[in-house]
Amino acid sequence: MFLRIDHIGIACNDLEEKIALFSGLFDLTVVAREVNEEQGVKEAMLHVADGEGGGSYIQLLEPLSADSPVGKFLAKRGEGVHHVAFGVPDVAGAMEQIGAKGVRLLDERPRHGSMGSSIAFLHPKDVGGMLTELVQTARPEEM
Ligand code: V0V
Ligand code: CO
Repeated sequence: MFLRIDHIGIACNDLEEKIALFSGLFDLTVVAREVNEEQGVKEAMLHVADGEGGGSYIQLLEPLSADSPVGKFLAKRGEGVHHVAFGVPDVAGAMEQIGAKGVRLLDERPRHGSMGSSIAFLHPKDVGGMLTELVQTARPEEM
């Protein structure tokens, strides 16, 4: 079902500060920066390695508002790992397959994700407490 871990999402109060921390500690390079209004985040992707069907990344997330998913998470739990994202060949197919097992889908249909990807989230309470994202990487002509 999964090709690789696409990214680990980290909730941050200050994006620039955490970019400096992660790139300094681990020699990672920022390959994309984006504001995603629908998800309520300002984010940066730091490339870790290449895997099957695409890269793997650390995704640093700063909330656009206190009542966004990442804003609420920061207030409740503080900075740290927010979600794990798996690369899939077909996000709609994976949603259907996993939804059929009784896992609550947080999205009715795929949404726009970073670097032109299509994404969908699974409820953390149905995945052992781990907020889980499915990612279908953009084809080059869609980026
Ligand atoms: C909340 N909970 C979590 C969690 N967030 N558990 C693990 N990891 C997280 N990140 C727990 C929370 O402690 C509660 O448990 C329970 O789930 C319900 O949480 P809540 O605070 O009552 O509810 P909300 O309103 O904060 O909603 C939580 C969910 C929401 C997960 C439903 O954050 C959501 O829809 N997330 C999906 C979208 C998202 O996260 N977007 C930002 C990343 P207790 O306390 O009742 O036991 S955007 C992104 O990754 C992009 C763009 C990309 O990759 O391209
Ligand atoms: Co993500």
